[in-house]
Amino acid sequence: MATNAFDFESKPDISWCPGCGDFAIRRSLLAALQELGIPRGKLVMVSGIGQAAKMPQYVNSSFFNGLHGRALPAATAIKAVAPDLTVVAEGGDGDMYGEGGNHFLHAARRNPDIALFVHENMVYGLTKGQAAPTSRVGMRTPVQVFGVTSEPLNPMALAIAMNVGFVARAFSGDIEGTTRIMKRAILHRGFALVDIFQPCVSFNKQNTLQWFKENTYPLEEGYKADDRAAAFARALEEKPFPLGVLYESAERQPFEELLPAYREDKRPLRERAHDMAALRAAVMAKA
Ligand SMILES: Cc1ncc(C[n+]2csc(CCOP(=O)(O)OP(=O)(O)O)c2C)c(N)n1
Ligand SMILES: [Mg+2]
Repeated sequence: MATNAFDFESKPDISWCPGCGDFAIRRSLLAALQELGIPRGKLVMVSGIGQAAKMPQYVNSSFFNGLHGRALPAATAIKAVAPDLTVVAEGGDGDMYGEGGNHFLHAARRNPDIALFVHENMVYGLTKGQAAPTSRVGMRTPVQVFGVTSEPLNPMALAIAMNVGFVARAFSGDIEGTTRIMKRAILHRGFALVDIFQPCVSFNKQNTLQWFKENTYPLEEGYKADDRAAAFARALEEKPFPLGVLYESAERQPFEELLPAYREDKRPLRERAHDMAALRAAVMAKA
């Protein structure tokens, strides 16, 4: 552990099912935070609703837990007023690509410096097994009794198409590999997506730990992540799915750095005193 690192490990009462991939993702997250040496008070975790979205409650950190699908707007606002903080948004495939799908698109456009970790179990776990946007065609659920018919959303291809500067796929079965990718995502300046394959042992009997092992392969040594067209081609591969950092580029400037409020004054907005009388006068003068 780095010397100034804060111990983000807490001893919570965890309500995930025994055998859930969320436990391994938590181990990776704690290791990544501790190895990066993020000091106490410098991390904010943000989430919505779902089993995955409980993560901030199981990490000894400041956090904002809001409505289903709404983590990214809150995370973007936090980054805007406090660019000095490390902001990690975390949630499930339903939360981020279903209920929060619209926010995902606009976070990709805006490019706030947020690391987004999506627990990809291809199902709505918390609500007991309905299809998620990433469920595979044919999967039968208590709601989709004849099987899913919709094309699954491809978060890797979508993010690369929208020029997100860090796009990676991890696997909860590889705790060290996931830790390494999470660290790179947190260090990336701008929006970073890590979609983490994870078995849901209770409500997805199709995409099991074994299924993920059989349907993934690691990107080869020497793979160059800076070629966007090549990364997009890899992102379309699903039989098997590539694991690793598919695309990485430092070309785009983060949202908060482009805000007019930071053009001259670099102090975080939350540290500035606001002269309400002057603000009101300025607004009235324009009215
Ligand atoms: C607006 C809204 N729609 C639906 C729900 C019900 N709901 C709560 S959690 C959930 C699914 C969560 O799935 P996912 O985000 O994949 O997380 P997981 O539990 O699989 O980790 C749903 C549909 C809700 N709380 N709010
Ligand atoms: Mg899910």
